[in-house]
Amino acid sequence: MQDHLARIERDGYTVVEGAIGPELNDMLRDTVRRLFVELDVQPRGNRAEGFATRRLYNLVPRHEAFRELPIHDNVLPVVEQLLEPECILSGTTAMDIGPGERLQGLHADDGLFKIGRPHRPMMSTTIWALTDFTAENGATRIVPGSHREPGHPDPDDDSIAIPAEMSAGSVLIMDSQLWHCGGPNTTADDWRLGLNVQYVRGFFRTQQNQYLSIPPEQVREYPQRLREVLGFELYRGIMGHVDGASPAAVVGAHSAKATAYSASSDTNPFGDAGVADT
Ligand SMILES: O=C(O)CCC(=O)C(=O)O
Repeated sequence: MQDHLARIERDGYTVVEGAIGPELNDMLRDTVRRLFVELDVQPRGNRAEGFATRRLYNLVPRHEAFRELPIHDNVLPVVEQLLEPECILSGTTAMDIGPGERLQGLHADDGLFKIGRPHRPMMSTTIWALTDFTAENGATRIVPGSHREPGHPDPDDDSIAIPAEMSAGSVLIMDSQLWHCGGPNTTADDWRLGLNVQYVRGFFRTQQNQYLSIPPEQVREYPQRLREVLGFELYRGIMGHVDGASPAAVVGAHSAKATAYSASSDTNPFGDAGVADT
C-alpha cells in the first residue's frame, strides 16, 4: 500500500500486477466482447472515443462480474488513501482498441475541473488490463511525473510518453492529473481490451450518472459498500440527500446513513469535531 501511494505521489501512477486472477479476467473479457456483439457496439468515430475502438459505458448494471471491480480489495484501498474513504465511482468504461487505431491524444482526465494545477488528487483513473497491454497494441501512454505540471499537454507530443505495458489481470492506478492517452494500435489483429474504473472525491459531480444509469431494483440488491461507492449514501452525512433521506433509502435499500443532519458529530461538518481538511 505505502509503495503504491509513494509511487503515485512521485510518478503520478502505479501498477498493481496480477490484481485479478485469470478466471475473473477471462470472464470479464468474454462478457465485454459478448456485449459488444449483442449491443452491436461500433467505433464512435471521434478522436476521444476512437475510430477503431469499441467502447461501452455504464458496466455495473450489465453483469454481476463488473460489480466486483469498483470495490475490489486490491485496488479500492489504494484509491481510498489517494482520494478519501468516501470517494465515489465516476464511471466505468470498456475500451477495446483495435488494429489501425491512432494515438488518442494526451490529456488529463480531471482537466475539466478548472481548479488550477497541480492540486491535491481529486480524481483517480484505474485501467484494468483484460488483455496484455503492449507498446504495439495500444497500451495506455503515460508521461511519468506530469501530474505535477502546471499546464496541459500538447495532445500530439507523444515523444514525452511511454507505454504502460502490463500483463492481463494488472491494474494501472493514476492520479487523474497525469497526462496520458490511449495508444495507437499498429498490430494486424491484436485488440487491446481495458476497463476504465474511475473515482472522484465524494463531493464531485461524476462523469457518468449512476442514479439514472442503474435500475433501482438492482441497487437494492447490491452490497452496502458498492452502494456507497456508487454514491447512494450521503457524503459526510449531508450531501446528496433527498428530502432528508439517502438515495439508498429512496430506492428501498437498507441505508447505514439514512438521514441528513442526524449524522454523528464526527462525520457532521457542523458538529463539534468537524472534519479534517485532507
Ligand atoms: O484506452 C486507454 O488506455 C486510455 C483512454 C483514455 O485515456 C480516455 O479515454 O480518457
